[in-house]
Amino acid sequence: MMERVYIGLGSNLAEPLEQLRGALAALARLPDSRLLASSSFYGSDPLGPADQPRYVNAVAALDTRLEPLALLDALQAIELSQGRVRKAERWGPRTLDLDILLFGERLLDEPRLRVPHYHMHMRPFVLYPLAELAPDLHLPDGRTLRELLAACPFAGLERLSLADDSAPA
Ligand code: A4P
Ligand code: MG
Repeated sequence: MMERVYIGLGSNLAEPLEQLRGALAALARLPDSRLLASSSFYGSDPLGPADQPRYVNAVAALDTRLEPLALLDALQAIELSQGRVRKAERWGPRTLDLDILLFGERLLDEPRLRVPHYHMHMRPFVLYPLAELAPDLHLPDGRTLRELLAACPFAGLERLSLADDSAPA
């Protein structure tokens, strides 16, 4: 069965726009999956330590037959292939971060994987790009994306581009 997955992309090192374009190309090559759409790219103020560059963020929609942990493995392999080094500092700078925001209607609470992504409901750099792809979305707990957006100001966010046209249709 194909399940609809939303992935959050973020980068604030080493040419963030190129990092996101590279990540979208890699998502388009995932096995047993189809990249459906990607949002515009957004510049965003860093959440966490302030002494780091601004981020570029986007969200992608994917249909996949992969199981959640297999998808996580594949996303982490993409992060590594784009030079991600995991550091001890929480929320520090990174070349590429790929987060599974939603996986169908699933609720997952495993050591390696919590879905929905635990902070997505209050992050403007997740909610606004997600709304471009799925304005009528419901979270598994019944909350609507519209409700979450109403409580989340468009603050520190700047739309950089229209939906990326390098992604496949
Ligand atoms: N993990 C658990 N659930 C998930 C999930 N749903 N998707 C585990 C992906 N991974 C998940 O992640 C640590 C571990 O989380 C993984 O090994 C995986 O098994 P990580 O990518 O190594 O570390 P991280 O990203 O630094 O940690 P964390 O807590 O996930 O940080 P966030 O929430 O991703 O935040 N500011 C702006 N403006 N834009 C950003 O994108 N991102 C962060 C990182 C901080 N500030 C930001 C942004
Ligand atoms: Mg992460």
